[in-house]
Amino acid sequence: MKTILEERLELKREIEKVAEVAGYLWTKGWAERNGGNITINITDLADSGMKSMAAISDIIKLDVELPNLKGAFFYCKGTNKRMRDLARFPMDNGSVIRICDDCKSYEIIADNPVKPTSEITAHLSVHNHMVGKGSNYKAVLHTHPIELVAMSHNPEFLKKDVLTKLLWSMIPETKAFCPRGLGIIPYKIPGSVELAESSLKELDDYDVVMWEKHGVLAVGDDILEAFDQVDVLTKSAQIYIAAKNMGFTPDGMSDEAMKEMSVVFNLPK
Ligand code: 2HA
Ligand code: ZN
Repeated sequence: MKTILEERLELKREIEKVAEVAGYLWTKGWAERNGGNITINITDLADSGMKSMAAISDIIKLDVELPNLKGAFFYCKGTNKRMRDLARFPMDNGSVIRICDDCKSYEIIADNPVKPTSEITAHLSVHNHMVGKGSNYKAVLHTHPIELVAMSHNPEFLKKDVLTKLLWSMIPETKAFCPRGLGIIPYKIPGSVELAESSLKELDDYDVVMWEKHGVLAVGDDILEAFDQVDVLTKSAQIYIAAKNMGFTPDGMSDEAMKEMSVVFNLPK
């Protein structure tokens, strides 16, 4: 059993990680204006004080039903808020919400009545799915990494596992640190139920999925882990593009080298 103080410190640490990652997203150029969003399932860190907090908003309806999230708590980036502001003031540019007992609505409980991200449907659907599977994943990140989004404009790269294989083969660490690769979601309107639903299916096989011509969605135990996976994939994309800019198509690691890597590092697939 954790003490209330331990829970509070852990919660503070999780919010600090969100602020840290928001700063990286901005400096990397992945978070123009209000681009991207972050949500963290903080239910396990909610102490009795938090559990009894009164709502500071009306009840807000969701577009989906989330049967596994009854009474769950989330930190959510606010809609229309900038990552670069969130990096300095996470509680002014996001809020804590509680899912209502009907599992179809939520209310904001702290600190300010900042309405959550426009991608709330996808984020909460993913959290619901992860809780249902008994996963430890608590963090969901959506961001707009330049090189990966650019690559999603090539139909060849959207075929199953073509981009995963190419990115893994650019540098050994990519498969080691993003061992499930990059799933592909054909273009869907941002914020839609369709985008949320197709993301769920892909997340059974991948920890990072590409929303064609838009951005990526990544999951992890914490937000740093989700960020790191997008970061290693993007590094590989940059190496590929750097080689192309020098006028040649990079060789990529051979199938044997990839196989050897997978055995030595005990990786799936
Ligand atoms: O929050 O990135 O996809 C702004 C977005 C929507
Ligand atoms: Zn987006």
